[in-house]
Amino acid sequence: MDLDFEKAKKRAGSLCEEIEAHNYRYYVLDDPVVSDAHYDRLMRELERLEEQFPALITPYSPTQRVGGRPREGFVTISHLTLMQSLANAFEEGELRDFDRRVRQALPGEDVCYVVEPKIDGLAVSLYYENGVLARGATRGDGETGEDISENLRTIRSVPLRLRKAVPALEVRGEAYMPKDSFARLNEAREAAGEPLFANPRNAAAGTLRQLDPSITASRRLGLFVYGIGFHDGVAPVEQSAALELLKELGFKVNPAYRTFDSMDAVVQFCERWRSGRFDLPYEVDGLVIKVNSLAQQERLGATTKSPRWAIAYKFPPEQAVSTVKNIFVRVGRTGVLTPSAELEPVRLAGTTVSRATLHNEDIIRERDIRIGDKVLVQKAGDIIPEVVAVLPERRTGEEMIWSMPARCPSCGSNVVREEGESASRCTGMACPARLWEGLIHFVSRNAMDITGLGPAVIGQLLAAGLVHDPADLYGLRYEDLEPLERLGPKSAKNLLKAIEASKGNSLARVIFALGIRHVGERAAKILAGRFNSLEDLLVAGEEELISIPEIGPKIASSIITFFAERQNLQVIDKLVRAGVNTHAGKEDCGGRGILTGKIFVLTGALESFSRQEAKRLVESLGGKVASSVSRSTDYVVAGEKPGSKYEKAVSLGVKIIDENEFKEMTGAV
Ligand code: 1X8
Repeated sequence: MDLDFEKAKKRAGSLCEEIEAHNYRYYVLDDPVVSDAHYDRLMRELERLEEQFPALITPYSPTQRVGGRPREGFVTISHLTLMQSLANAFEEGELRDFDRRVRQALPGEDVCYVVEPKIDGLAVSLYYENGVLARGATRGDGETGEDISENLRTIRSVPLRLRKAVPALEVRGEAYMPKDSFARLNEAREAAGEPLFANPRNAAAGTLRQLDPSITASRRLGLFVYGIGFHDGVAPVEQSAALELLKELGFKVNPAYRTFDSMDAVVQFCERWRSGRFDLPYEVDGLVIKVNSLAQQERLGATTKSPRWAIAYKFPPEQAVSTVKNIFVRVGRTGVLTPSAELEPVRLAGTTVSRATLHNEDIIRERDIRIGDKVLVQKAGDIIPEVVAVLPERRTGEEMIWSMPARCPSCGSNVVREEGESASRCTGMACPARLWEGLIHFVSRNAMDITGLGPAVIGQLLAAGLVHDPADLYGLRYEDLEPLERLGPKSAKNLLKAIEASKGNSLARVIFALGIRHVGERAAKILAGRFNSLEDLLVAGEEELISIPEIGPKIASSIITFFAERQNLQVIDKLVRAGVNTHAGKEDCGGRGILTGKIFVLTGALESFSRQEAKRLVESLGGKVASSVSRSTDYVVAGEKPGSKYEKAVSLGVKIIDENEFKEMTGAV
């Protein structure tokens, strides 16, 4: 491999890490720290590198991510015949209405229906030319879809060649993710710190929209074929015959379809399916009822939205009654406390449910859910159970009202809920639940910039019990790192060097690294430009913070909350003792104010100002006030009876000014 590749690989690696960190802040924390333009630049750079060196594309590259920001990558193709969506029926009455409309349009004719399971996946179209799979597409808007041929080819039940050579055949089907693949995928995503898919349908859609077909291949999708679009060389006359033909051609056709000659029989079949559907290894969210005769289908035609010859009967979400035995909270990686109900185990939608999410404090209050209540439990999207309602008529009076704990169950620190938010959050930076994410942020490029400390190594440090808060990084020794897997002696030494070097980071970086909510890079810079040290920021009052331009009440309140937490003060103390810089330096003097970058030392008594007032004045103009004179001091302001600082200034040749000159310089005349 040449040098360019090695360089590109390194850069791509750090871009991946950085973009993922931003994704995390953006999508998980809802708290982005960079502009969209900046994010897009990073993403473009990575895309270009991967384009130039396709070997750099990893399954975990943000360019391969599902649900990422809009990107181009798929070509659109036109379907040969329209792919319409179906009208829905939720009750028996709506099925009867459908039957009436069909019979009215076909007076005096016999009508036969085919009923097929409705698969909860993604509709796709496959086109075969002379019996060979030519291309495949998503439904898209029904007229044109995205060309996902390469991904569809990875689905093993999709025949690449038909068992009989048909000149032209467009088939429709539903790609889906089996329940067990879905569970495994989400487990892996959870372990990798990636957002979970809400249901198998989203997972299937995300999987088919991967630009890298090897990812699609690894996720084991299935595909049931249920219809024919454009065709040449075959001519079935009924839907049931079409299904049989598709089977003969080698397609996987769902075996559960049945034909009926009355709507009564259809309704009965639907009833039986309501509970039977849960025993299948894939999600079925309803049944599709189609007029069997294709000639009748043709005569019935379609509205602009959907065919008149078919309807989707959607199952109601299954519900069950259970008892809330307890309510407990779980702390997520982002510090959000999510209450869950511990339930009396109950069978629901094919599984035993003993827990349900209660989302947040407001929902519990709105639904008035109490410990001991009899409740109605339902599976949302047939996956995550939730408590939808209380049965107040079954209350005994023994039920207990629950409230959000004031302290984090994971670390004991204060729990806060910001105005206008429904989430309650833990505020401790050493909270074990939040530590992994916190460390990733702490070491990230725009924070402490500790290279060589990626999520994997952080995971190992945590697993080995070497790190319990960010300050512990500074206590790591070579002997600690040596036994870690996948970290060679050279990387270990480099890592220790990077950790050591980060002690000298600017105050702005340190403030940003603390991960104070709402304090992004810009706010951190502004704060570092205002305060001499972290210690000064720590004791700042809310009023003082709000008076700073660009620092609003939300940021101010978050800062106050953060420093009110003892755990955080302990970590900061540890950082200071480890030798991490907490004082403002030249880098921290932002771009505003006539005294930007100037360092003042005050000595002796001033007539018109107290020390504090003079300090504020300097700081308000972008300058700094230091406590002792050094070569980097720009001005010593000498008042009445100056002390030893005066002599020091003389000996170092630092410029000395009197109160009047100071007033002139600051415009305070
Ligand atoms: C959607 C679906 C259909 C069938 C099964 N599952 C689906 N999700 C079927 O016909 N067996 S038809 C359909 C549609 O036309 N939009």
